[in-house]
Amino acid sequence: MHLKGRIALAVGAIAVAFVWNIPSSAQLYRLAATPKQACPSPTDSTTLFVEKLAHHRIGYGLTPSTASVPGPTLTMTEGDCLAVTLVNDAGRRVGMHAHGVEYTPASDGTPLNASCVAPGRSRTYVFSAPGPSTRTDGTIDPGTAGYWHYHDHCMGTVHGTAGIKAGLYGALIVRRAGDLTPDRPPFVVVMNNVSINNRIAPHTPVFRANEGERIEFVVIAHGDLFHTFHLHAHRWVDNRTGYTSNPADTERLVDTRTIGPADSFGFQVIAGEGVGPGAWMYHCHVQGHSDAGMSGILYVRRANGTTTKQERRALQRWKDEHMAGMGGMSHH
Ligand SMILES: [Cu+2]
Repeated sequence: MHLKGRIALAVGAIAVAFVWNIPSSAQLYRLAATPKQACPSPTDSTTLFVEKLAHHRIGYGLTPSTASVPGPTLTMTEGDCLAVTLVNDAGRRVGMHAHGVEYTPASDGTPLNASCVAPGRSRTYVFSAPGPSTRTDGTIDPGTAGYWHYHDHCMGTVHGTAGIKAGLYGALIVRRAGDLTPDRPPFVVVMNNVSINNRIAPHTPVFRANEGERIEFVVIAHGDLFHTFHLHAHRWVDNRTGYTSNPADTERLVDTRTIGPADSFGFQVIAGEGVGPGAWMYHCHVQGHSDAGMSGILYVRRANGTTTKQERRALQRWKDEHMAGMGGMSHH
């Protein structure tokens, strides 16, 4: 073989070797997954009871008598590993499926992976929330911090459609070390078909805070509809945390955000900042949805916790008007 031919062959071999060495996306995934051990031992554990509630609702609760819609907000910090034991008192097959965190098939909470809970039985799910890391190939694993949620994936259909409709859902927050924490428990708004937390105004949540407090909203959507969450008189940064630590940043400020089924986001604001105390509405901005009762109140008191006639009257007007919109019927 001529020298030229040999060089061409060698170059060809190098090219083939090079192409073969580019990791496929499946290989990248394996690189990412290999060094991380999925939850060697839980750092925290909790028990959730699944209970039937009034008005055909079903909820998760930290005790059998405190089940609620939405269920308890679960909070983790990156590096944590949470074991959740689900106790099924609902008389029907239910489960718990978490978004955003890592788990093995046994904690998938689906019929597909045989991880539902039969009536009268219990099961422990394990969720891990690793932080960011550099993969062996130099790319970045972004970690798990975010405003996530959990829900049933077992009741009614293999997608848990009946469970979600009945109220089997809740917020799951994963914080990153150094994240700011709110002064009050998070306000959780679940836009589930044309309801907020399976309720319609004026039976939707009135979230109370004092002027100047750092408050946190977690907004989740479920069901079949898209929504536009809007909060009056406040705005936030459309990023992972909802706030910024860099005044020169170019991140978008918003006071409304579109959200579709199983999507979730969260943010922190200072209650009444720049605007003072007031009954500040939050609602879906799809007009037909807000008119149908997808509306609630952020009730900001003075910094000392007292209220003024102005916001008390506004709250009453909101209740009266939505009650009239419902034909005066009491509906939960
Ligand atoms: Cu809506």
